[in-house]
Amino acid sequence: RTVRIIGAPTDYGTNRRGVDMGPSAIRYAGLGERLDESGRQTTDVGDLFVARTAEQGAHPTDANARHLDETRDVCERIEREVEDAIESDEVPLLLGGDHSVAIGTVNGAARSSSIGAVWFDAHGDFNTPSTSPSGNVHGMPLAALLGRGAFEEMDWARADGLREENVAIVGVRTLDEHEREQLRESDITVFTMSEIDTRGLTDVVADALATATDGVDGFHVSLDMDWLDPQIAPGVGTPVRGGATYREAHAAMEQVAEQDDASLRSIEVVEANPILDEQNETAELATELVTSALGKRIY
Ligand code: DIR
Ligand code: MN
Ligand code: MN
Ligand code: MN
Repeated sequence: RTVRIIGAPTDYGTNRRGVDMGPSAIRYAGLGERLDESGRQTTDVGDLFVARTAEQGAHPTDANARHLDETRDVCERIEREVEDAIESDEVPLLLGGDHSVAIGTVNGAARSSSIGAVWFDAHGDFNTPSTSPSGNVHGMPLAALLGRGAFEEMDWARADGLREENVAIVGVRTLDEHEREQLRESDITVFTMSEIDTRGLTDVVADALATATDGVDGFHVSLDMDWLDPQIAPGVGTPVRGGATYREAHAAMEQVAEQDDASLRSIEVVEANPILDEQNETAELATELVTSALGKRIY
């Protein structure tokens, strides 16, 4: 299937500026050419429209969830484009932007079918407006997709085709207090970095993929670049030491590629911030990893 590259240049979900330049940085790193070289057909629809509000530089801090209206607008555009790609039998590849974009991608992917998700992230992304210490929506997308914020301001974000039983988070190494409680009460499968240390990456990712594909039509991959160790991916807004190595990350993406081709419903790579980066190395790594996940082989 052809890969449809979709840019979502938004930073409304975080208080660090610059992640809205992620799609440019990833394209500059040669995403389209690399995918073409690997034998994948691609089509790049460019960037979706993201409104620039006058107060964006200020990002008001009084609300429990900042820029919800703008985030919703961006996510609805993403949802429509992702759904259209899937209806055209293409694989949508969403370039963030901060991780709030996942609300759009997963809603688009879960529109016409049931899906699971593997979430590669240092964080749990399981805050709601009432538990979030930061007010940043990029720390909330999983909770919102699963309807946890439904009684707050985020009912619109729920994806009916996604169930907690089919969600696995891989590589977690920091959680907020109430976020941890909420995750423990949920049916999400959480694989921490220490589990990767003791069991090995490939065993853990095999379990995560089994969770995400059990009894559903397809699965989504969400790759937050802060999943990786900041030594190899410094260009992220919320780096946490002790992340996945270069080889672990490639191995994980190759396991994604080994799944039945028709079952990969959608993929996104988020949080690459060229302003915080060194010589665009985080965007280059994002490009490499996505190309691996979409089937690049050297032999
Ligand atoms: C933090 C950071 N838990 C928050 N979350 C991030 O703001 O809710 N997720 N960076 O990727
Ligand atoms: Mn995240
Ligand atoms: Mn993260
Ligand atoms: Mn929806």
